[in-house]
Amino acid sequence: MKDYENFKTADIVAEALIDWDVDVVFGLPGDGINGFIEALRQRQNKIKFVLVRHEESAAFMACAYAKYTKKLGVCVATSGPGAIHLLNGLYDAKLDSAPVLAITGTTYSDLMGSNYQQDVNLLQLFSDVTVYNNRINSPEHAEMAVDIACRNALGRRGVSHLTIPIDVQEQKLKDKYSPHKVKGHTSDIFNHDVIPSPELLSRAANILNDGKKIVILVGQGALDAGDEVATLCERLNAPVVKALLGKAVISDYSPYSLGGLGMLGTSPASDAMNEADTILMVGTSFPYIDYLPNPGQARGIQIDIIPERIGLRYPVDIGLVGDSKQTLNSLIPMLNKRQKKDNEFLASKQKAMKKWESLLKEQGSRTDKPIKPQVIATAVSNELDDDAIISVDSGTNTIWAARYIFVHDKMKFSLSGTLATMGCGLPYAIAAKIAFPDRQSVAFVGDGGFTMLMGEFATAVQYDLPIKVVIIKNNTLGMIRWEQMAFLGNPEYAVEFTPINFARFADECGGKGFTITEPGDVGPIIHQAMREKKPTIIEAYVDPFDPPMPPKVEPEFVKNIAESFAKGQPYASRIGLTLYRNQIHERLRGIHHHNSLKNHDHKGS
Ligand SMILES: Cc1ncc(C[n+]2csc(CCOP(=O)(O)OP(=O)(O)O)c2C)c(N)n1
Ligand SMILES: [Mg+2]
Repeated sequence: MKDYENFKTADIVAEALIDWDVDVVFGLPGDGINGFIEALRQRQNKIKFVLVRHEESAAFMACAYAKYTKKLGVCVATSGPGAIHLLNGLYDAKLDSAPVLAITGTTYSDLMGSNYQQDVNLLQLFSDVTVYNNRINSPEHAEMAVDIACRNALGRRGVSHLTIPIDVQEQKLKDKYSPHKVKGHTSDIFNHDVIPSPELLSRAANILNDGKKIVILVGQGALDAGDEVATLCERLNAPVVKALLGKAVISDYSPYSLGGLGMLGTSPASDAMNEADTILMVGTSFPYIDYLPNPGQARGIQIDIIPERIGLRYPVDIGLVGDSKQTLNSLIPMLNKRQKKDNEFLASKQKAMKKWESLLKEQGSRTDKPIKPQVIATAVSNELDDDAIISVDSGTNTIWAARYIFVHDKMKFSLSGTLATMGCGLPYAIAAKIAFPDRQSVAFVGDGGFTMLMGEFATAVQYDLPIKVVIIKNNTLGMIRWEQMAFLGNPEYAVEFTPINFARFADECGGKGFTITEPGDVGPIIHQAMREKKPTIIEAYVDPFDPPMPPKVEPEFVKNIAESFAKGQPYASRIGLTLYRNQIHERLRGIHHHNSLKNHDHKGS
C-alpha cells in the first residue's frame, strides 16, 4: 500500500501497474487517454511504452506477451475508435485464455451518454470479451480497481478492462472516501498454486496404470511441464499428441511425439486417437472433438487449471483441477513403470511416424517451380536457433508451419489458436522480440494476414527489433480458395489480391527485404536473411494451387472439388494438374501415406 495523496488518478493507475510488475505497455494515444499517457511518460524508465500503428496490434502484442512470458499483457487505447480497434486482439486473448488488461479512456463523466464526440459505451461494448470490466470513477477508486483487474486477468486467465473518463484521469486524490471504504484495504498479492487432492490423483493413477493404449494430449497449459510430460511418456510407454498451441511442450524430434492433431495434424496422431483405450489431456481445450476418441471408447483423465474446462470436449472419468507441472509431479510417482518391451502401441505409432516424417521430408525438398510452400517452411525450420520463437498467422500458412516447422523443446511457438484470426503473426513476433531481445523471433505468415497489419513492420523498425517475417506469397486467401472448393463444392470467389512488393516495402520502412522466386535460392536466401541485423521481410513466391491436404483425404473432399470444377472453377486445369502431379510424385517414391480413398472415415469406425 502506498500513500497516493495528491496523486492524479492516472498516476495511481500507473503506480499500481508497476506494483504488478508491468514493465511494458502497447498502445496508441488520443485525447481520451492522454492523461494516462502523461503518467506513463513520467515513468518511462519503469514502464516501456510501445507505440503501434493500429490498436488491434496493441491487443495482439499484449496477448502474445502474456502467452510468451506468462506475465500480464497490457494494452492502452483512447476512447471510442481506439478502444473499438482493440477488440479483435482482446478476443484472441479471451479465446486462448491469455491474461490481458486493456486500459481505455472514456469521455468526460458529465457528458457520458450524450452522443458527445467519441462517446461510446465501452463497458457495454467490452462486456462480452472481459472477465472483469469496470470504470474508474475517482482517484480513491483507482488502486483497488487496478488490483482487482490484474488479479482477475491472471486468476481467471482472461481479459480485464478498465476505462477512465478524461476528467477523472486528471483528478487528484484527496483521501475523501465513502463511509464504507477503508484506506489501504487492497493489495497486489497473487498466487495460483493449485494441486488436486491425493484421493483424486490416486484414482487417476489407477486408470493410467490399467491402460493399454494410452495417448497423452497436451496443450498450451502444459508448456511449462515439458519435462514432466516426457517422464510420463517414458513411464507409460505412451505417445504424445500436441494441440497446436502446445507444439512447444515437447520436441518434435522426441521419439514420443506424434505431432499435431486435426486438419493440420499428422496421420499417426489421428490413428492413435482412433485406437486409444485411455486418454490423458493436459492443459488443453483442443476444439475439434471429432478428432478425439469416440465417447465411451477411451477412459479419460483431464488436467486443467480452469475447473469449467473439465469435461468440455471429452466425457472424462476424472478431472484434476490444478497446475499442469505440479499436478504431474504429484501423479508421476503413483504410476507403475512399464517394461521397455511392453510398448506395442507406442512402437506401432513410432513406425507410422517415421513414414509420415519421410513424407514431410520428401514434400519439403521438392524442387518444383513455382516453389511448394512446404519447401519454404522446411527451409525456415532448418534455420531456426535452438531457442527461437515462432509466431504464425491464420491460413494455409498455419498448416505449413504446424507440419513442416519442427520445434525443439527450448523454442516457443504460438498463434491465434482458438479465434484463428488473421493478422496476429507480425504483432506476436514483435511482442516476442520485446520480451526476449536475445532470441530469434520469426513470424511465418500469409500475404493476406500480413497485409492487414503491415504497418507494424514500421514499428519493428522504430524500436530496432530485428524480427524475421516470412511471407508465404500466393496473392490469394489461400485457405479460402480450398474451403470454397473442397468444403462446399463451389468455384472460388473473392480470394485473389493485387500483389504488393513486400521486399521493397521492407526496404522503404527502413528494414531489409528479400524475395525468393527460384527453388535453388530458398536455402541460401533464408540463411542470409536470418542473419540480418535489421527487421527483415522474406517474401517467398509459392505455388498458389498446392492444396493443404488433411492427414486423411475424405472422398467428400474429392467429390466437392470435382463439383467446383463442374461449376466453373477458374483454375480447374492447373489445380487438377497440381493434384495429379503431387499424387504421382508421392506414389513414385512409394511413400504415399493416405489411406485409400475408399476408407473415408478418418476415425475408422
Ligand atoms: C480476421 C479474419 N478474417 C477472415 C478470416 C477467414 N480466413 C481464414 S484463413 C483466410 C485466408 C488467409 O489468407 P493468407 O493470409 O494469404 O494466408 P494463406 O491461406 O494464403 O496462406 C481467411 C480469409 C480469418 N480467419 N480472420
Ligand atoms: Mg495468401
